[in-house]
Amino acid sequence: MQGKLSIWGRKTSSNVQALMWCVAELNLAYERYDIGHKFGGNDTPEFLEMNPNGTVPVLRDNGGEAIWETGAILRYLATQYGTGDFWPQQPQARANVDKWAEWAKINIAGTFTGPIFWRVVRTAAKDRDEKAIASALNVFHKYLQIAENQLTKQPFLAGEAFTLADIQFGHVLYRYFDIAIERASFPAVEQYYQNLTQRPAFAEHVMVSYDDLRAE
Ligand SMILES: N[C@@H](CCC(=O)N[C@@H](CS)C(=O)NCC(=O)O)C(=O)O
Repeated sequence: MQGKLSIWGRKTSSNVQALMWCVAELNLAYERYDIGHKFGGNDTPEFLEMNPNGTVPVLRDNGGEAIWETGAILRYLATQYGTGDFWPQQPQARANVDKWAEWAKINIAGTFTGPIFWRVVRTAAKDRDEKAIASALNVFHKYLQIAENQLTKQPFLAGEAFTLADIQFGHVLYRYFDIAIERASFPAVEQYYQNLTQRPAFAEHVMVSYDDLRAE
């Protein structure tokens, strides 16, 4: 039975978005507190007691141990509440999903959020380093080509079914397709993204305005 999920983190954080998308896909009840960025609250002794890094998201299930690191939180929720193919029981099948989830966290989110999103959206126009953005896009597109190869032969990143790997990968795509950059052509990724936008949980928790984060 589901306990009470408490989640600390603002809606505009990409990591919080991945978590909230997962929570909604698993149909879990939750309470979310706006913490971080303009809301602050992540440098108080109480918050640092839960997460010494002072970052969001943080999750507590039924008052249990605070969990931070989005990858760990997602794996916890998938293990505790996921069913079927989302986070398979069989170790080989689970490792396949986990491998793509980890890949997406490191190579997709890692090469997009700081190197591209921050430089384009969270940097004032006058300070924008177009050369660095172009070179970061080159790196990102090399990884996106790997996803393109996967999605050309199957509907989801790790295979035939929607899994935790799609959460770690797909949440980055809203911002990738929304910001003002030179995109390369990845038809299978684009179709996959269009399909994600039809999922109510994705539309509600990932397609969130990032205007609050814009630098003037
Ligand atoms: N590795 C951590 C990174 C967490 C992180 O950097 N969170 C950002 C938001 S995406 C944060 O807390 N920023 C400070 C703030 O919002 O004030 C994770 O995956 O959870």
